[in-house]
Amino acid sequence: PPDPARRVALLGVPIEIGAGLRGTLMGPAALRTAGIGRVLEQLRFTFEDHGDMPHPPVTRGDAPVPANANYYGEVRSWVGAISARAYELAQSGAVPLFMGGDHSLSMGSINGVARYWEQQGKPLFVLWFDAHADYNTPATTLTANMHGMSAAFLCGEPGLDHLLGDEPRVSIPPSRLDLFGIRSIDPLEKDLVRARAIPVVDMRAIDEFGVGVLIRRVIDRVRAAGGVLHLSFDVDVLDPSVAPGVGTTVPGGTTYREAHLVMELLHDSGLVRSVDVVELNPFLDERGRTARVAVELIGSLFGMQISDRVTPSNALLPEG
Ligand code: Z70
Ligand code: MN
Ligand code: MN
Ligand code: MN
Repeated sequence: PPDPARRVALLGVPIEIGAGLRGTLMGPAALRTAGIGRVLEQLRFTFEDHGDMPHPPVTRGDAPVPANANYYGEVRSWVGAISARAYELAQSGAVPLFMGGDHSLSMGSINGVARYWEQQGKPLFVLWFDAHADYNTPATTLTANMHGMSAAFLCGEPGLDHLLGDEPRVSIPPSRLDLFGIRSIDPLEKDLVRARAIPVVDMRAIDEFGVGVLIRRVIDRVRAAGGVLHLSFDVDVLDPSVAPGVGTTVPGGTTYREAHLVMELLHDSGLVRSVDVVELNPFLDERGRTARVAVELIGSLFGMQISDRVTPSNALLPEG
């Protein structure tokens, strides 16, 4: 039978005001230049490039604007529109791949796909592959940058209540969020992550047990629940020596090989149904290095292999 997950829908989301530094709006262009479409084609996916979302008109409306949330009105205009597109793309049966853009876009992309999966009666799990927890709220943030609040918003934390406009809001239970690769967390943010008992794989755990064991543990939980997985890939999870083209470099990140293994094991799981690639800042990159690494990693996520191994997802492919 044809594998329903063989169609990928690319959507560029050139948002940058959620981050502290400008430049992530160039992310989708850099990922295309680095060959994201060519890689998917090589892997024999049917891919549709839906282009870049237009900058939505900023609607100020009568919703209260919270303090400590920079560019709230602008982010609000984006997030509702992104969520609507995400819902549509998930419904089309393709695997949507959201090319950021800063990480605030995930408030929309994940809300939209979560709404679809909720209707299908399948629990959606979210793998937050990031140096940061992004679990701040306006009450805990030290920067007011909204890209540091997306995971908290998705888990239903209060303080950004009107962000989706007319789009229905879906909450991800904190037990279905996995923070993976983190090494930078603010004091009050850490208290909140602990209070919600969010599963955390920090860099110490990775050093101690290795990414193979730890990502399998995540995959096993999703599978046992009969769920599906959204990967929210913030390229700053990579060590800055591998991925210099991000606004917030944090030392001690995942190596090139660790990141590839995570992607390969995710591919083999056959559970990933939607993806964000965020925080690539081409203005800060060195000759396209970070964009190219991100595209290679997307290749591994969609089945690129060094030696051929039969996996649940490629076993369905015809020979040749
Ligand atoms: C800090 C904040 C952040 C990037 C997430 C950092 C947030 N915790 N920065 N991703 N690049 O501002 O809330
Ligand atoms: Mn920041
Ligand atoms: Mn992030
Ligand atoms: Mn980050």
